[in-house]
Amino acid sequence: MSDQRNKPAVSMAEIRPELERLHRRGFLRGALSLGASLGSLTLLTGCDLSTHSGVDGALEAILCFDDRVQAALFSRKRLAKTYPASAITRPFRFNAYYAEWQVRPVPDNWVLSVAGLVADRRPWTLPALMALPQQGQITRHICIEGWSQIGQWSGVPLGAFLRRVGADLSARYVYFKCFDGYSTSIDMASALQPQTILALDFEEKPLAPQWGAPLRLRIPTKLGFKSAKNLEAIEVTNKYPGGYWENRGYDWFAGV
Ligand SMILES: Nc1nc2c(c(=O)[nH]1)N[C@H]1C(S)=C(S)[C@@H](COP(=O)(O)O)O[C@H]1N2
Ligand SMILES: [Mo]
Repeated sequence: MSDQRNKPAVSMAEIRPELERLHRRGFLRGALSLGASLGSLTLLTGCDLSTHSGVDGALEAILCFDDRVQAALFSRKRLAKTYPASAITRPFRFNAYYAEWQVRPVPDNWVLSVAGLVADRRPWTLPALMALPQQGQITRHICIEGWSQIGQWSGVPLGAFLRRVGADLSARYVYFKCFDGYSTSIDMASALQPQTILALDFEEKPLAPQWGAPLRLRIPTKLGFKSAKNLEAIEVTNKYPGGYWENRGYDWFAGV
């Protein structure tokens, strides 16, 4: 992590338009004034800024300084590690906010609702989702409680889905509502990261209820609680949506 922090993976020229966009939208206001004192930033972050000067130096200092801004800029390029099929954890555990077995069956006539800043708010049926291009992954799922397991999921890349429904891709948040009462939300850059998928399958079979049937988010660049199961609605919004654990004190960003 700290290596990546010291060495941005892309050049400043490449990310400058995005920095300017973030600045216009108020994200960097505090950070830019901090950028004035590069010396103290060096002390704080361990970034060596001696080879940088002027605006680039100031902007690079901000990247060193603010993980979240950096994540917003880079998460579309930074990939989670993938594994061979032989690494899949078996048995694969199930985890939920409720202690006892209360797994909800998929409601009759299930559809995925789409709300907020999207052009096309028509709900999606399962066959319609299955007809979209699918993508698989074998990645590690890491729970905040201190355990992890490697699983195999496939489904529709969330970025492709958001484009398909005409979502405002400059909106700040994507919110996920689940029919077991759970919810979570992520930033738009993470939503567009290519490994963030709306998973329909687990180990090449339709998801079982305890693992999120019929549709779950799978986002390997964030802690497990962001991978919302049993989805019923997706909303694109600029208003901070929070989530079940986020509202109880878990770090909202919870990833890279
Ligand atoms: N709908 C719903 N999604 C959820 C949860 C939940 O309680 N309800 N728990 C989260 C947490 S804390 C974890 S670790 C993972 C567990 O996923 P798994 O059951 O596939 O292991 O789901 C996440 N998504
Ligand atoms: Mo978790």
